[in-house]
Amino acid sequence: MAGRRTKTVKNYMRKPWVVIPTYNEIGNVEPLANALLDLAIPALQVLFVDDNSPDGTGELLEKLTCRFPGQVNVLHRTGPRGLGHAYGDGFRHALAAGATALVQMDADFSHQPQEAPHLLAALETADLVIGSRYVTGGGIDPAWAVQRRVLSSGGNLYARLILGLRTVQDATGGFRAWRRETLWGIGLERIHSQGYIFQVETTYVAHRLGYKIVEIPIFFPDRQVGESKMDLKIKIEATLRVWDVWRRHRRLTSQDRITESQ
Ligand SMILES: Nc1nc2c(ncn2[C@@H]2O[C@H](COP(=O)(O)OP(=O)(O)O)[C@@H](O)[C@H]2O)c(=O)[nH]1
Ligand SMILES: [Mg+2]
Repeated sequence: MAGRRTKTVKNYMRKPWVVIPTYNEIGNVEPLANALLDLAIPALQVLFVDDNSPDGTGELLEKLTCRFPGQVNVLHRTGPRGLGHAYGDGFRHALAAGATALVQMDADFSHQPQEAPHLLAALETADLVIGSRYVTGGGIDPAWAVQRRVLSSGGNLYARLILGLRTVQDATGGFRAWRRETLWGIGLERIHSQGYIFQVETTYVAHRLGYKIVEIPIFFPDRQVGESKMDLKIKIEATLRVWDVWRRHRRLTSQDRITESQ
């Protein structure tokens, strides 16, 4: 109709959810919830998955759910803690609530909220979008020491080589957007990783199943508030687990995708 602009919401954008694992992020969750809601993405739901943080993050998140009813949600986990556990529970919760697209991101602003809409937009022609530090235009905080850079990019390269992930540049990054069908298709029960290796395992399974993975550049600034939970021991453990991921999933093909009616 002349003169009238109609906004059509893409099908996959009908119910977008952002899932954020938290452990001791009391200084970050409130500004992050505000920043995400300020993006004014229609129908956006934000879900924090807290692992019983001793610093009171969980209590603050409860207050945020009251301040933003129907927009901010929280899951309080009580079992063994871990990034993989938290994402597993968070994704399952969002899928059960009808999420059509799911963004995953860290709580510490290393994943910049203003880049989330770009990830969601790229999902139009992809099954999985990875915010990548290692494609042209992407980057890491220039303040990172050389040793930290080498460890980070070396770990990524190591995982890619073992898994034959030639087409994915950032297999360890955790700022991503998933179509509902892709998360269903990979089958969360197939994912065994409890910690940071979760990112690698989900990338590899999506790759083996033949899903279209698109990377878009992101800039990864260092956290300003709170402390990293990643230490050298966790990094070494994650490195060794790459072999286990390869062994368990190397025979998957697109025939092994799970559809929602199954
Ligand atoms: N729920 C939950 N979240 C976690 C756990 N470990 C880390 N996180 C969250 O995962 C994200 C990334 O962790 P971070 O310590 O920043 O890792 P780094 O960026 O690699 O240094 C942050 O939002 C953390 O709060 C955990 O055991 N449980
Ligand atoms: Mg961080």
